[in-house]
Amino acid sequence: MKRIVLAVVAAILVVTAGYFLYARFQPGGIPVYRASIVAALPHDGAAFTEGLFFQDGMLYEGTGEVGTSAIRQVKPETGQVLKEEQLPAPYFGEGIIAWKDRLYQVTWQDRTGFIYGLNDFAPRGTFAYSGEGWGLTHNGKSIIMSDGTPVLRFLDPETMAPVSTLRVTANGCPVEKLNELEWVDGEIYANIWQTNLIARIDPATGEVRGFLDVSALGPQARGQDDVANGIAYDAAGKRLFVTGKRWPQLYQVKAGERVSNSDEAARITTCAR
Ligand SMILES: [Ca+2]
Repeated sequence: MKRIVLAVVAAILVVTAGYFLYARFQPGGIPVYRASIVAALPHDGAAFTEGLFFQDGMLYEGTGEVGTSAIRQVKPETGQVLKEEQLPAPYFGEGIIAWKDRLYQVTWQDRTGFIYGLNDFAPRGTFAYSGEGWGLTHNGKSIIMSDGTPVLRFLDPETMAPVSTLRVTANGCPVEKLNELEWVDGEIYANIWQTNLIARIDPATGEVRGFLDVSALGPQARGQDDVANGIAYDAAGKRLFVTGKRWPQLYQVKAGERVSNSDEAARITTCAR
């Protein structure tokens, strides 16, 4: 009898250990795809990219850091800056997005957002919010904002008042440091700060459906802060663009081969970070 009990206990231990090992090395079944380069385009290597979107053939870019923050209209094919409006100190510019004839910009820790005319970049006012400002995008109904936490805010685009929130999880683990955002064919794409991963988020449940790994992109030698940040989608042309802070190139990418062993994805999907 004692032997049977010991055998059962041993079997339970083996199965439990096996499960944890499986969970460690299979990141919740959430697929990771390598970003494959379709085209590499010029990008201002001094731009500390914090916001990026594509509209009517043009890229719009928001840059950060105190003293070099600005909004820009950029020609995608050449990287040429066609129009620029500085955001003076003490503000640190973050995400940008357009709504109708306006462009909205949030700031990192100043709890102040700025409104500009989309066509002339003329100042149109400010808005206030709580917490930090990181990324912005919109889904046609709401403006979606990240603040460095796993919770995305949905804002009324006319008033910028909060309407609802979405908690983002991967394999049940909250996904911290969601940064630059993009609405792509019914999903929210989000750079995860200081990783090479872009999360594809189900907007109904907040669950991460997959990751895009951009580790092969950007300059080989780069500063610690010069991470991937900036996703823009040309919905009509089905073109997905990504860049990073002080990256001299902007890339049109598509999902390439599946990555079987992503340490970054494993950490996120086992709540290890
Ligand atoms: Ca974006």
